Amino acid sequence: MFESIKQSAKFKQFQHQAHQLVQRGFDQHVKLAVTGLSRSGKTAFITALVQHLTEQANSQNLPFFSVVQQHRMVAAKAVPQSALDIPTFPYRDGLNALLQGQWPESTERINTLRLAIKYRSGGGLRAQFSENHTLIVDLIDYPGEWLMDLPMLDMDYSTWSKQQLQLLSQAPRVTQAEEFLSELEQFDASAPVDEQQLAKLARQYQALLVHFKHDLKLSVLQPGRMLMPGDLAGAPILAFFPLPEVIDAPENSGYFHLKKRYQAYVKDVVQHFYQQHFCHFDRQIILVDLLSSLEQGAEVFAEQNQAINQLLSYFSYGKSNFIKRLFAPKIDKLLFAATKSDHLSAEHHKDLALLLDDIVAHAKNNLVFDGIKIETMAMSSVASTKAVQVMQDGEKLNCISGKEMKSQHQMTFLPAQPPMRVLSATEWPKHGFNFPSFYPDLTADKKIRHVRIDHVLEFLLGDKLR
Ligand SMILES: Nc1nc2c(ncn2[C@@H]2O[C@H](COP(=O)(O)OP(=O)(O)OP(=O)(O)O)[C@@H](O)[C@H]2O)c(=O)[nH]1
Ligand SMILES: [Mg+2]
Repeated sequence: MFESIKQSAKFKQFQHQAHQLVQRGFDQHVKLAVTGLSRSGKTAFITALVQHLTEQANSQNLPFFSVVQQHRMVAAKAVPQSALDIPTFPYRDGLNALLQGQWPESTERINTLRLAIKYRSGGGLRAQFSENHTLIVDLIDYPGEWLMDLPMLDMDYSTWSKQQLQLLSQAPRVTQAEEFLSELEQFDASAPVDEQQLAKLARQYQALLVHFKHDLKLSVLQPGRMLMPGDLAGAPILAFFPLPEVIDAPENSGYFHLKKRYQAYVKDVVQHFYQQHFCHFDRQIILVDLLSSLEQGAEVFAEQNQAINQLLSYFSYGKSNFIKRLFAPKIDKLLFAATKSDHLSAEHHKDLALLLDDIVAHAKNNLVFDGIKIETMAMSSVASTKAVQVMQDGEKLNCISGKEMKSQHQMTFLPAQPPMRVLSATEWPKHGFNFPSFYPDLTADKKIRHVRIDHVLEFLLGDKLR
């Protein structure tokens, strides 16, 4: 009896797995990687995507999303996710914030959302099987800070330390890092460990990272969980910092302890996060906030560009045919999206896309060679401004208008033109760039607006909904 129950459970499990494989084979399942550094707009994008697919999926709102434009979309809704140990993406909280003219909170923990899109097939083999079909889309959202830990996977403690100490000793970090660096000089890392001293220096290093994030808006801030600890707040695994190498450090030394903590962090935290959540994607959107980094100046801009290119090496790209898809899906379509395009006038959206294209040109060339479909777009998940024309001295100026965040006032603004390619140090404008930020701006009937999210959806999902 017991044996037959066990066998039937096994059969059910087998049936379930077989069903999952067949579903994959028929492309009814897409795992979409929403990738972006901290504050690049991941949470706003996922919230907007769900809202536009569930409650605003009409051909007026999404004219370039063919399944909607051809009236084949039946409905979409969030359905129970498969991972039971991860919180569900707080879509309602994000949406309520947007509907009240606020931005969603910064993400503190990983969360996930499974969306089911029911549609009628436009013809072909699929239409022979049944009238309605369902495409499952899996998304995860996470603090952007965690993404920048991925390069640590390829570094041991001494390499990482060397890299961080070099960053700390040059602009733009060096002014704030001087005190910490001189304390490190006093610190005898080969002496027997002094826990209190380690904790003090780790706190100092953490304070520096916080400063680099909030005031300098830098991208390479490791370890990321020192900024967004999730469940690790206060754990010793987070209490490490870079040190000049000590060869053959004794086992009871400070250096030895920090090296152990670093190794544990990379293995138990970074690798775990990567293996659990960053493998097996089918499609990817990389969100890049170029306007904020342009505002911060040439150094921050360059660091962001380097970080984006470096991150690409942690995802698997390649064409996945029917058989390969069953076992190891790979990203076959990649979209580089320059976000917050609504901070520009429409005539300059193309310049923003060209700039992003220039930044990723090298990586793009290699991926296109390997058969990956790639596009670059300027878009805005949630529009925060309206286009207005202002007459000045007989000239028509294309301006934007919205509630500006710093002044908290409604403002009309003539946005600067972003560069169409990466500028050299001598080409960088003397007074830099200025792109003010705005609160979300709704339609008269309290709906969110977007710029080109329908193009994004068509590129990422259109072929799966035919
Ligand atoms: N104008 C405009 N601003 C946006 C848009 N999306 C995001 N923003 C701005 O960027 C900020 C960050 O957006 P989030 O969606 O929270 O970014 P995130 O990538 O989830 O950030 P973390 O959770 O910190 O990693 C928001 O608070 C807005 O100020 C957009 O589509 N248009
Ligand atoms: Mg977020």
